[in-house]
Amino acid sequence: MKKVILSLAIIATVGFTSCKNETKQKTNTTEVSKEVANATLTFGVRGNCGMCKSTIEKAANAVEGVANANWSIDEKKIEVSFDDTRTDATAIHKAIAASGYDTEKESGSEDAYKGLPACCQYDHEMAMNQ
Ligand SMILES: [Cu+2]
Repeated sequence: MKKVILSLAIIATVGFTSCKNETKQKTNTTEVSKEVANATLTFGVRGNCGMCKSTIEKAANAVEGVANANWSIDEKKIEVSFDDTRTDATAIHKAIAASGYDTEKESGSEDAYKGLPACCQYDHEMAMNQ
C-alpha cells in the first residue's frame, strides 16, 4: 500500500513539475500532419498553460481531416486548418470539449476536466478570444 501511495506521489510530482516547466516555455510549435487543408477556422478555447496547449491541439489534430491546430495561450483561441470534405466545425469543437476544454460552442467534458493536472484546471468563467 505504501508503495502505491509513493508511486502516486511521484507521478503527481512529475506531472506537476512538467506542467510548470511547460508554462515557462515559449510554445509556438504547431503540429503539422500530411492532411490537406482547404478551410480554416478560429474560435475561443479556454485553457491555462503549455500542457493545455498540447492537450487541446492533440485533440483537434486527432480529428480526421484536421491538418493543423495552433492554440494561443495568450489569446485563448485556436486556429485550425482542415479538409472540409472530411470534417466540420462541430466535430472539431466536440473533440476539444471531449478532452476537457470549453470552446465557444461546446462545454468541456467534466470527467476529462477532473483528470487534468491541477494547473490545467482553468477557470470556466475565463474570457475567450482575448
Ligand atoms: Cu494546462
